[in-house]
Amino acid sequence: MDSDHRPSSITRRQFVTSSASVLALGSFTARAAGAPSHQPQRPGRGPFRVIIDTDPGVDDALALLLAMRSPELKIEAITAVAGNVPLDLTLPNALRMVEIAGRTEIPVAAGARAPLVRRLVTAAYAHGENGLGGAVFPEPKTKPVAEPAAVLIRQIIGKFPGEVTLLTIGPLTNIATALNADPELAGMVRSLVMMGGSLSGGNITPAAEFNVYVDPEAARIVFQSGIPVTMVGLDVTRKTSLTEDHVRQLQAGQNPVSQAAATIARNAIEHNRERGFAVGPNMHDSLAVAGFIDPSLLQMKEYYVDVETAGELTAGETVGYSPNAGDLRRRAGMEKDATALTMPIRGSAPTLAGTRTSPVLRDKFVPNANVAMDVDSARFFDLLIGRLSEKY
Ligand SMILES: [Ca+2]
Repeated sequence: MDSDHRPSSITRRQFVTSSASVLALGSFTARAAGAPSHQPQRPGRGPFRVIIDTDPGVDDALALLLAMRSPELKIEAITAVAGNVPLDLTLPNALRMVEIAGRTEIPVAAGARAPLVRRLVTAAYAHGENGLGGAVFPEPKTKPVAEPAAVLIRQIIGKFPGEVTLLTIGPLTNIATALNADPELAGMVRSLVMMGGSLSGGNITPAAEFNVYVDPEAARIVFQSGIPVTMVGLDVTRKTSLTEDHVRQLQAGQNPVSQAAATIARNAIEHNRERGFAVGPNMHDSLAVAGFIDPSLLQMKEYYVDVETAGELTAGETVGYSPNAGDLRRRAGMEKDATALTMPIRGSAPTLAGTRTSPVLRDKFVPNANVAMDVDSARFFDLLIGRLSEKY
């Protein structure tokens, strides 16, 4: 999956990199939403073709409902993956959301039951045994399509080359499986917006965010694919804690989506309270969707992101390299020189037993991701609650 062998991806990435300043707040717009300039992408534009890959999941459920009530998105498919709970639950939960939103025309596909090379670790501790915080909805009548998720993803991207954005709000197993099956696929994807990762510590371990922890090998394939990646991680999603007031606003909404969202939100808050969690539940996945709909909600910064896959304690950690962050950052006047002089990408010190002799993995800093560093939480909740509760 070395992007060096992908001329088309490199050309596009270099274009994106050179056309966005390192601290550009508008760069999310140009990359994620495919806008031709740095003009802020306003809600109401589009629609943009998207595939949503998901593991519902409390915050997935609300993110799916948000997406299905957002005219900026043309949802080509929803693909389910094992993650928060096993596939036998995430798939019917995705189908339930499609039915609640009255959007049964959207194809829903079954994806991976397990990560690429690891045993599945779930998060029932946070999402309840049924994945919806214990909120119970009828069995879905709608059936998934026959194609497996990775096949459907390839079919849709092949049908609309350069047009499809992947909105991933679960572990990246389905996406990596699709990329592994077709070396040309990455070059045909417009962009990928993920809820996942963190540059400020994890949530399932001190190092790793859950989605990347579950399938770090898949996440690494995605980051190294050459697809322009927008990472909406814990750095910002930690600032999206759902409150009783939000639930009351949802309950006041006179439509089935708002009522379902209120039920899920109420159960999730109670679940968190019973378990003694001090914060949350955070609306991680909804923020990734909202940030694609309205990029002005997020402030972005470019990084080279790689994923720890070998760590005994830290597998799934996303490591963000930047010449303009951390202790190696330069004074304002020196930033350009520092970047021009190149910042080598260092890995661990070589072991005596290994064949590697240098810690340098790449001799030059080339960003592969826009990482969300800050969020306007109030405006995010205005968008989320507003879209779910409004009548139409
Ligand atoms: Ca999720």
